[in-house]
Amino acid sequence: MSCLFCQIAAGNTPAQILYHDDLVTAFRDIHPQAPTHILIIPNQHLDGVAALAAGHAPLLAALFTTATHLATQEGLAANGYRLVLNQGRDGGQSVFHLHLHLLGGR
Ligand code: DGP
Repeated sequence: MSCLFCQIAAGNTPAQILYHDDLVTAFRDIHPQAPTHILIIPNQHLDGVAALAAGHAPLLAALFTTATHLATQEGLAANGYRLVLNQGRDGGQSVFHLHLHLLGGR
């Protein structure tokens, strides 16, 4: 398993984990672009949003509900926040394991 985010989800590579369940893992981004910058990933490897199929609906729901729960936990809900998904090189994706950015605090 050579994928960095697979290794984080499996607990083999250290990260500041904020949430983990059967479907998703959330951890702080190593190069924060905002005062709060969290990545929410599926535990299973998917290259990006383009790899999603209809059967992934529960996983997608878990990614977004985890993001909203963490936004509340981090005190972002009142003022708002951004959720960003980069797809492919021209989309700004640098790690090819699907991840949702949660950005807030300014
Ligand atoms: P993207 O450009 O959308 O593929 O975002 C990848 C993000 O992953 C980027 O904001 C930096 C973050 N990142 C890269 N390597 C690591 C790491 O080893 N640990 C953590 N916590 N974040 C990482």
